[in-house]
Amino acid sequence: MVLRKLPGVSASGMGLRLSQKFVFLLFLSGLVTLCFGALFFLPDTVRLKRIFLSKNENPPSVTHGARTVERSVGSRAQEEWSPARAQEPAAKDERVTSAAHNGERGSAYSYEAFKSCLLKPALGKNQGTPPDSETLQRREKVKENQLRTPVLCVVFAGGLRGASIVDSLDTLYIMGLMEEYEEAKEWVQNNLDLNSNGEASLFEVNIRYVGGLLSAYYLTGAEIFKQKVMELGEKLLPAFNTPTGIPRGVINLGSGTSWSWGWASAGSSILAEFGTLHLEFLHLSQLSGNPLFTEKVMNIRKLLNKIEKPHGLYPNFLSPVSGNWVQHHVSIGGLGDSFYEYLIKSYLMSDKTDQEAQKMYYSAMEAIETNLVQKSPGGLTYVAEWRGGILDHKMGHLACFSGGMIGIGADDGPAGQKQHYLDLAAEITHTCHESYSRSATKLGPEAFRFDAGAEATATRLSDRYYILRPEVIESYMYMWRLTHDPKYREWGWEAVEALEKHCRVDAGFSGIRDVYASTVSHDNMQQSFFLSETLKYLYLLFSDDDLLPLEDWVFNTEAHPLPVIRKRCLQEHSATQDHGQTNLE
Ligand code: DMJ
Repeated sequence: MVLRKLPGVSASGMGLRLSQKFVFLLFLSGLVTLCFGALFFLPDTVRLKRIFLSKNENPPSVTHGARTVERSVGSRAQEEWSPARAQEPAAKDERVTSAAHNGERGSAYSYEAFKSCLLKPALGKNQGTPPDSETLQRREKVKENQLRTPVLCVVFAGGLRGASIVDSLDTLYIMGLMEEYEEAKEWVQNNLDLNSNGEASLFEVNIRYVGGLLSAYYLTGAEIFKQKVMELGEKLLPAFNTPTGIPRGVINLGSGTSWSWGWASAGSSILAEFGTLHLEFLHLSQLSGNPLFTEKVMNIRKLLNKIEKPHGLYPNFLSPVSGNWVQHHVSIGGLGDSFYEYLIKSYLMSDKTDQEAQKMYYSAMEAIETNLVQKSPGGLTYVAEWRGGILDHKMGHLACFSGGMIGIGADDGPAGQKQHYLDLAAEITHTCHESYSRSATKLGPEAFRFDAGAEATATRLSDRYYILRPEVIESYMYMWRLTHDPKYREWGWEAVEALEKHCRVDAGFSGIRDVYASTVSHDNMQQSFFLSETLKYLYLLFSDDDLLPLEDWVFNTEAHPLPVIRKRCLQEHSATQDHGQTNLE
């Protein structure tokens, strides 16, 4: 159209005279030079470029974004990524108002009160420094891995950038990598744009971004994290505008439309996705003073509590329209996992006051033990999957988080069950360790089986990969804290050495395609959870227990620490403040 208007230039642009072609080329090359030149006017934050724009940075393409999510969401599920756009227009909830509204309510939140209600200093007496030199050296090695790992500027689905940056804020802070933390914070302040149009996973945005920003705020008190997380929290709310209030899995943060995953049967929502919002949403209400976030997740809780459950089990697919189960597939691994985790953690995060969560967790555990927990011929305890009453004798790497979960839940179950739960937690963690030690690389496969003679090994080619997942190490960390059995630190160290040997690449760490091949093939992907979870859990494993003490902190499913909410203490604190205020008046 533009060319058509230029005199002497044909519509196709093919009829240019030589001199015109020359001028045109001159103009084009000028433009290109200008664009390149502009790069050099960016602030000269050399480290930022090293960390965030490493040579491995993936260009901001939708394909990459989709792949990132496919690997993270899809890894809990299937490979495809084609949302069925069966969305309803996002109705505005009148109580969701502007950021100003939140700011106004948020200003009532007292960071001081929160800090005074912690039982212990968050970072311990001495940043959790272990007394013995070997453990300290091991911890230093983990820290060095974090330091030498470029935080790739991963483009997330929906164009929400910087997953690795947001996901690693708290890890940098906990490790005392303050320069890197400051630069990451600056990036959040100047570049984290939440108004992106595109497809975002509600679950992933919640666990990585909401969780990451919340932790960063609680650990540092920096207002920017609170501002950003409140803004983001409001953008997630339209996903809940369904007939049942069960959110859909995918949301466009710009327009507020939401829809279900194309691969999820009959437009259903996924248990591990809509069941993994509770911790973060409670904190969003806490910070903003807006009860709406809590209401949204309590509504999910209510429906799940009431609905009939086959054999007491929770299937993985539920219709957000009818509120009924869509398929009877039950798993404590992908698609189901963090729902169970959030039940026990909701109870712990409520300072053990949320009895509904407590009850739901232990009933679910009972059903899981009765129907899914198995012992292999070789004596390994594992948690199988359940398909309409038929057992699939497979355990996913994702399911290995359950050792830690059962461990932290051991104290508060039915009377006399504590040792039983501790034993079960230890047995599952042992099985998961076996899945690592039976491979050539000493890293575990994506899924391992207990059929056709297999014992904790992958039998299918498609299950042999390892994408830097944290779950096995996560269980080592919890079991170490609970038992102080030195084997957990030894197992953690085996993993550090295996990661170093097989996953370390020039630009950081990479997943591998086959854990049974001693000559590895890298997938050239470094998931953001490697920084937020795998390295953080390793660091905690080699630290003293007073670094993020479990009495005060609950880790979300992406390993972002969230403080226990001590309602009574917070109220008393604000009453004292009000009283002081009145006395001054
Ligand atoms: C993480 O994003 C979270 O732990 C999630 O709950 C499932 N697994 C991945 C890492 O494997």
